[in-house]
Amino acid sequence: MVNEQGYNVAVVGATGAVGQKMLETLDKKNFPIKELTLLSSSRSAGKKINFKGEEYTVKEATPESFTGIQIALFSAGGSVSKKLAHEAVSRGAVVVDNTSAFRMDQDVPLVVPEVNEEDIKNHKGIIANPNCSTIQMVAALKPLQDTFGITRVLVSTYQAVSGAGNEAVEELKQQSQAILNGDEPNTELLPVKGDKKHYPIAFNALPQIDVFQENGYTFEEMKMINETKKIMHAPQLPVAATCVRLPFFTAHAESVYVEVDKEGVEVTDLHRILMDAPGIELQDDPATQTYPTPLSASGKSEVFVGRIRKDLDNPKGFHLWVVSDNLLKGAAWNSVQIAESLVKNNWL
Ligand code: NAP
Ligand code: 3JM
Repeated sequence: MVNEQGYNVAVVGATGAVGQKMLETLDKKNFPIKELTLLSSSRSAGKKINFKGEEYTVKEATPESFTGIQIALFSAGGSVSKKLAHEAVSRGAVVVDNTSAFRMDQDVPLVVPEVNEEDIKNHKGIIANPNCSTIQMVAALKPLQDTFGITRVLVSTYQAVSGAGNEAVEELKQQSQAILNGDEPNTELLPVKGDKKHYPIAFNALPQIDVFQENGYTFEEMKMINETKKIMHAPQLPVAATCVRLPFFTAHAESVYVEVDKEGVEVTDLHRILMDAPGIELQDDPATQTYPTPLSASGKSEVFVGRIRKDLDNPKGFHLWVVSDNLLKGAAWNSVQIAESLVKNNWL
């Protein structure tokens, strides 16, 4: 529906796992859209997509696609962003980029609105949406950093296959069916499309997300490490990560160990702070077996925290279980929040 007060919005990667959630989120949040442009590769050009009861035809993304666009939400992979984001900016658009293409660039704010919304106003046309695993972790850490100070973070992730796109979701379905039928599973995609080796994800756990770096960490792990320091304005904060892909469809879970600076902090203090923190829902009661899971978090926009325990050896150490929908707060929801902030604060 045309809203004359609204903005001309383009969604790049509209047919993908994130792009689809982007459309659902724009709809759910009733984002003011004047004209909507849906872009993909030539493979999906011509496909019809319904948005708010109207049919839109997907077009191939080209530099000219961005003429007249005011807000462009990119989620079509890093190479597409590198090729087209500046083309969009040069035509007057502000880009919210979901890929790792520009996240660590000095000129590009990397934003989780609950954590560092003010950084948006320094943008020069591109604002980066952090990696899904980073977003949910910093949302939970920021209130602790503000209240107690933080001196160390160690995280292990349990990540859903939808984080690797629609093809990975299909691969898990097909492998699961094959294995249950007693057949050999096809392994063509995971852990990383185009990498030298592939392993089954069905009934398995893969300790590799994205490609290996020279230091032995994967790129996903380095994203979590570097992005956390940038978003939290804590370049010296020690952070280490191990990222693991598991065979479920949606929502990432994380076991986070955090060491606080202040002495004498108790679990009840963390409960009190996280209960009132923006975007966080505390689900933590061992007596009633209350804690979040990927299934309970799927389809929801909050970051859920449970299983908060004090470390048994370090009185300043705490263990948290942090779960959120990787395609919502981890991608689409956070991007649309950034777009809303641009509009609300006149930062476009
Ligand atoms: P996906 O399901 O594989 O979808 C990829 C989308 O990109 C499709 O719409 C595809 O269009 C489009 N595309 C591919 N090549 C293109 C090209 N050359 N030009 C224009 N469009 C092209 O992947 P996804 O899970 O939605 O993820 C997409 C990207 O978002 C990822 O690569 C990643 O960079 C980013 N991402 C970010 C987060 C986050 O945490 N912030 C999470 C997941 C993903 P066709 O239908 O034509 O193929
Ligand atoms: C999540 O460029 C690509 O091939 C996309 C790789 C990718 C990324 C990324 O690096 O942008 C897949 C899934 C992400 C991400 O959000 O970091």
